[in-house]
Amino acid sequence: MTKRKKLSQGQLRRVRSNQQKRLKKQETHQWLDEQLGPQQEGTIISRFGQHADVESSTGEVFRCNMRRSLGSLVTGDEVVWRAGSEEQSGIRGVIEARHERRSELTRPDFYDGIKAIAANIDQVVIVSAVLPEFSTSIVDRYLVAVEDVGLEPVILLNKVDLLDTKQRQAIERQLSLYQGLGYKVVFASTKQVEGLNDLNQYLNNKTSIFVGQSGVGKSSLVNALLPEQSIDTKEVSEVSGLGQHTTTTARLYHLSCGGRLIDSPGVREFQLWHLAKERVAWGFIELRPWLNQCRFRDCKHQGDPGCAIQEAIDSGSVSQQRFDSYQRILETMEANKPNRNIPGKNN
Ligand SMILES: Nc1nc2c(ncn2[C@@H]2O[C@H](COP(=O)(O)OP(=O)(O)OP(=O)(O)O)[C@@H](O)[C@H]2O)c(=O)[nH]1
Ligand SMILES: [Mg+2]
Ligand SMILES: [Zn+2]
Repeated sequence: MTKRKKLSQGQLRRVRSNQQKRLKKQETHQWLDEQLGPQQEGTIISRFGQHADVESSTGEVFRCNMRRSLGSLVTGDEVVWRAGSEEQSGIRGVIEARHERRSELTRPDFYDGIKAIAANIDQVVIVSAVLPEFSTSIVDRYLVAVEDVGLEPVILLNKVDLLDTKQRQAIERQLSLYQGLGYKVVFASTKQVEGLNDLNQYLNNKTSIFVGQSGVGKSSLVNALLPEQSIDTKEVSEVSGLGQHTTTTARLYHLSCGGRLIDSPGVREFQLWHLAKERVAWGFIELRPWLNQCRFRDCKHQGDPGCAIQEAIDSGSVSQQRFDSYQRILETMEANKPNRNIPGKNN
């Protein structure tokens, strides 16, 4: 009797990846070259596995296949594509090339290395809420990631209708720290339409992305800003207190004010282990003037003599809360880093 050996995780991944490759090959060869129209410019508004929705220059959306040589393709990418002579199983064209990205928001993925979330954006709206639980440490993580790629952050606290006066004051105090650092802070509610005017002003004529935990109300905010859309939303689970990962792929929408807005799927934990420690410190903007000012080059900023950062905390230039948050990020980075080299960009 021959015993069938169970495939290891690595073998399984290779089998799946080969299957995907075969599928991709079949799919990108649906049309002969003469059955494809001229090359046109387009924007990726959403990406689904081997397909992507491309918006043409006239605003029509075409679901397309992707040429194998394309590499990573995400919402916001500008592409060159060609329409097929006729629709084939819902597919209407082929994406042939991607233009250079002017910016991208990235996150590390445990298996795939650094992944782009969206491209060609100006601004990242970090959405949080009191349900699921509000935490400044999540805000800090996102701020570091946004500062790292040189984008403009906006901090949005949604669901303020759930707060009584005392709770609201407490959160306003916490967020005034960020306003003091020069960050834009918006208080919003999709139930009371609070803060949507402020938000609209910030979104005007820019390409922005909503990021944040599942269930904070990113898609509900898009629905509130664009009532003609009816994007799926789902209540936060009463059992776990967490969002239910309702949005599964990022999608770009056009705002009436002229801006563009990308709704993205909530992530359970936003990791930063792809960044060097120095880069994390740089992401805390108030630490920047004090970096490399400590007496010892390898200063851990934990009671070391001549520590410039400790002095900055003592003099009130840096808040203890943000510094503690910085230290916590370093600790969790070490604990969560995969035990191998991080591959490059891959999507
Ligand atoms: N009370 C209150 N509830 C809100 C508000 N905005 C959204 N919600 C509710 O929060 C829940 C989650 O909203 P979603 O819009 O699905 O959240 P999301 O951030 O898009 O979640 P994912 O797609 O899973 O990342 C829904 O039940 C919404 O009705 C608000 O301003 N106040
Ligand atoms: Mg959503
Ligand atoms: Zn120091």
